[in-house]
Parts: sequence; C-alpha cells; structure tokens
Amino acid sequence: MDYKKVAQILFQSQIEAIEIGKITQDYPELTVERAYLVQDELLKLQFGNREKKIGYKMGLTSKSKMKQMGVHSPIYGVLTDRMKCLSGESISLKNRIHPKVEPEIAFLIDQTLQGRVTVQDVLNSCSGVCAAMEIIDSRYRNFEFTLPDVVADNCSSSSFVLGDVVKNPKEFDFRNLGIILEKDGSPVQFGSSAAIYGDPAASVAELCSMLGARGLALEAGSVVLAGAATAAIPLELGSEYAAVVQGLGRVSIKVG
Ligand code: OOG
Ligand code: MG
Repeated sequence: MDYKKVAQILFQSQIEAIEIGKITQDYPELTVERAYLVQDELLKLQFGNREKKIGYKMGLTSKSKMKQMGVHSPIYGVLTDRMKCLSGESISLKNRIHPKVEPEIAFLIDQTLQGRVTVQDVLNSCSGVCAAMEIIDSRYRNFEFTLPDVVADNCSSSSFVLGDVVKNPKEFDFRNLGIILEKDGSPVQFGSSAAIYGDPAASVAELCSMLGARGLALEAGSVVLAGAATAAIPLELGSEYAAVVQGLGRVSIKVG
C-alpha cells in the first residue's frame, strides 16, 4: 500500500477539518505496524508545514478510554509545537471537526531513554510532572475507528495544555492522585492517576518500549502525555473546561 497517499488523505482531512471514513475500509491490509509508517508520513507533511516535534502522547492507557473508544491496546502519537496551548487560553473550534477534551498527566523528560526501561528509569530521566489536558479530534466520522486507523491518524491529536505547577517526580508520589474534569465549574468526569496504566510512569516506560521496537528513543526535552484518566467530553462553544489534579493544580481552556 501507498503510505504517503494515505497520509495525504489524513493530512487533507486535518487541514480542511472535514471528516473521512475509516482508512481500513479502503485498505484492509493496514496493520498497526503499517499504520505507524502512515503516521510517520503524516508527520512529515506536518513538519513540511513548519510544525516541530516536541514530544509524544500515549493513548488508550486507561479502562475508561478503552471502553469509550472500543479499542483495547495502548498507542502513541507525536505532539508538535502547533498543538501546544497555554492554560487559560481561548481556543477556536475552527479547523476542528468534533473536538473532545480529556484530563492528562504530563512528564517532562530531560534525559534520553531508550528501549526497555523501568518505572525507576522514567523517574530518573524526568525533571517534572504536571497536570495537563488534551484536545483530541479524530479525523474519522463519529470518532469511529479501529486500532490501525487511529494510529495512522496520529492518535486523534489536536491540541494540549500543560499546567503551571511542576513537581519533581523523585519527591512527589503521583501514583494515586484524584483527577476531576470540570465543565463551566461543575465536575463532569472523575478519576485517579492510578487509572493511567496502573501508574502514569509505567505508561511512559511502555512508550519507550514501543519506540524501541521501532528503533527509536524517547529524546531528552520531550513532553509526554501519559494518557487520559477518564473518558473525554465534547467541547462546546462558549464553555470553559478545566482539569484539576490533586497536588498539581488546575489547567483550563475556554472555547471562544
Ligand atoms: C484516541 C486517543 C486516545 C488517550 O489519552 O487515551 C487518547 C481517541 O480517543 O480518539 O488520547
Ligand atoms: Mg489523550
């Protein structure tokens, strides 16, 4: 199959904000392995459009997300500088199809990690952890996809926001923090950081082995979103959304 051609379809859908049908419908030969090659090609198109890679996101690392999406295996995507928003910022629905928001925990990696690593290695290579929110926007109609489809689509990446409170993971135990997702000041989703792969640092270790299997390293300077702790909720015009993480403060966005 022509990876570049499939990437072009996804890229077009992304920039025009027009949903498409599942790639696997036209290309049943799209395996997860091949889907990462399509993702690589999609990112090359984004980089050509002056975007820069700044990290990774893990996806489907919690039971709530697996249940919501009907897909049951962790996946990773790439974060670019264009996706980064500031907490409190107003974001537009323009250029998005059917965006949703979900609460996350982010890791700031300051030493390169390669291959199979332990949770302790992750902690040793990480300069900080903070609260985060991710805005996902599948390019597929009704957010319906199989595992290869979502991987090819860079795991529904759209935007993300990091919180201002950054804690040292060697001193701050983040394994069971209460997490609330608020809409207009009211709590709408509840979770714990323990929902993220049992331990969010284990999700980062899993990312390292997934990258390692492709001959890649998790480079120093990367931001990593460990995966949503709760199901995602749709963004509505005029509303404000916040993720509140115990000990890590609050991160918010407005939809303007
Ligand atoms: C796939 C992306 C999942 C997460 O945190 O689990 C994800 C999707 O739900 O469209 O970002
Ligand atoms: Mg996510």
